Amino acid sequence: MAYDENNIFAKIIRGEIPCDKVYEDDHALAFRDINPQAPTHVLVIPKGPYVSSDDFTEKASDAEIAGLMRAVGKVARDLGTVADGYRMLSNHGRDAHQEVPHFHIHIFAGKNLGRMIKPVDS
Ligand code: DGP
Repeated sequence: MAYDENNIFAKIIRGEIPCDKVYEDDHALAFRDINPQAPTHVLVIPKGPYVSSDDFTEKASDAEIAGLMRAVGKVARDLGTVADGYRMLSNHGRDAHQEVPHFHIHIFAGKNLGRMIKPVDS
């Protein structure tokens, strides 16, 4: 899948659409999800043009990958989520219901998040 330069997160990176920013550095931008699924719900995205985790892990440089993961850890710490716990999650493709075609890692925290996913036969 080719990267769509007009996806909503590309517009946020370019400053064409506002976001509730919580962190930014050379490699990553973090902002609050517009439709939060937990008291704390932040998205951490690479600044480079990567469609999903598949694209990112295949094509991004080591510096970009390290930068994004460092940013995830820093954001989680800065938001005070480490003591009680947080979940990081990324959706790739149809079955995972990826909506926005720019790689993003969700950070959820602020409540008991329950089990990770439903059992296979439910
Ligand atoms: P996913 O299903 O993993 O692709 O999740 C995409 C998330 O992006 C979803 O939780 C809602 C969020 N989102 C979509 N559009 C916007 C937007 O314009 N601003 C912000 N802050 N979040 C958005």
